[in-house]
Amino acid sequence: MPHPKKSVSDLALFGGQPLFAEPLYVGRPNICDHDALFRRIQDAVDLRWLTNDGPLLLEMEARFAEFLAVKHCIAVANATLGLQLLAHALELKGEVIMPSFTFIGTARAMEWQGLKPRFCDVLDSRHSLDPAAVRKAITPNVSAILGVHLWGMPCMIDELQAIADQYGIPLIFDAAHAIGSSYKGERIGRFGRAEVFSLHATKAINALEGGLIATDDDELAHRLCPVRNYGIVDENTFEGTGVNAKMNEFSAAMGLTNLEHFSLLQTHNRGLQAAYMTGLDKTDGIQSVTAANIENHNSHYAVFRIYPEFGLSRDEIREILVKENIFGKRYFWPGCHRCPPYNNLDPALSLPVTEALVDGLLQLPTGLQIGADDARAIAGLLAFIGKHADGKDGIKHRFGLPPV
Ligand code: T4K
Repeated sequence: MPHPKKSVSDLALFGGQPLFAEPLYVGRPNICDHDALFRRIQDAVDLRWLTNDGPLLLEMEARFAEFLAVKHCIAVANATLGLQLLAHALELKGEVIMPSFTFIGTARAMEWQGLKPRFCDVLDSRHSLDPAAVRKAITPNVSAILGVHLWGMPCMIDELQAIADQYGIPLIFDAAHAIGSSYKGERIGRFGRAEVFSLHATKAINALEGGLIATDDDELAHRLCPVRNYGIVDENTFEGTGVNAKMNEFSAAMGLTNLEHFSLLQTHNRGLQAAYMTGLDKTDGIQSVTAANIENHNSHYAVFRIYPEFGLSRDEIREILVKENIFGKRYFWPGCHRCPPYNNLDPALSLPVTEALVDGLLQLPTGLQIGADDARAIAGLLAFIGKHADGKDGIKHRFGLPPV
């Protein structure tokens, strides 16, 4: 049971009892049906078929293709490798336009293929590539546009596709966060030349580690398949080049089982987002990013924007929450363009929206680890923190910090 706070001294930061006895994490894996999962793993063990296009993998690929309404779903060991395989199959060269406001893995995948990220700013309203900035960044060196559907919120796909078509370059998507999200009524997965999902343990549908490349392009899918298996087509046929990017059967067992329970999980997370929102609706300076247009989102990430009116910075709030056993995240600080080696590419690069977002966003726990009562308790704590941020006996004062 959460321990509510009556005074500032009750905060764990100042010696009080933490709100939660056990830590709550952003990204706690969801395991939706233990019995079904262990049955599938037992079957794989009994069959002694553990990897290399096993029956669970083939079933998982078919079921995801059906779920996404896409022709091909190619399972890979993780999304980072999926992005690399895609860049390889499309024979990308030179520079790739992408946001800096994404997980560092997006940039690493391109860099590992010998490509140079060309970072563009994002839209304040949806945290994904700003089409106007993309248009300005096009040069003859740019071989692709890589959009990221951050927090599962779709990019401005039509606008980005129009730019890609005008310049005759592929549009591809890092859809790591976006399984089950949709754009104009169609599930993410069929847009651009291909979209790459992550099935990492922390994601909306997890397969321990894993990724999926989704595409409607038969020829591209045909080229991609052997690349994940060293370029081996069959016993007698070797093609181009390749790497080991295969997914094993235990991962496929987890992916399949969690896919079957996706809508239950989505409903649960929507309940949490609503509980957070309701608990915070009278608190100034904190606003949900992911609760708007919720019908299009998988609702996996609960993302909040902190404004100066709250009275404490995002990092101060996070410090207080951690002591209460609430491990909020500050994804994706500091922005890829400020990380080596990219910070040396163009030291003068300024991305104002990205730079404001990396300092102002806080992600809160979701998933089956918590119930609506817990989300209400977290929101109540945040409201309490906001109410007592300032003033003579306020938190800011006790932190020893000047007022904002
Ligand atoms: N593109 C985007 C936009 C991405 O966000 C990602 C991955 C990728 C591409 C690449 O996808 P993959 O190649 O991974 O398939 C985590 C994940 O490792 C990473 O997959 C994910 N994005 C990113 C958003 O989150 P970290 O550095 O935050 O990991 P870590 O270890 O701090 O864990 C995150 C939280 O989850 C912690 O609060 C603890 C909790 N957790 C984690 C694991 C693994 C658990 O409670 N149990 C667990 O088993 O990157």
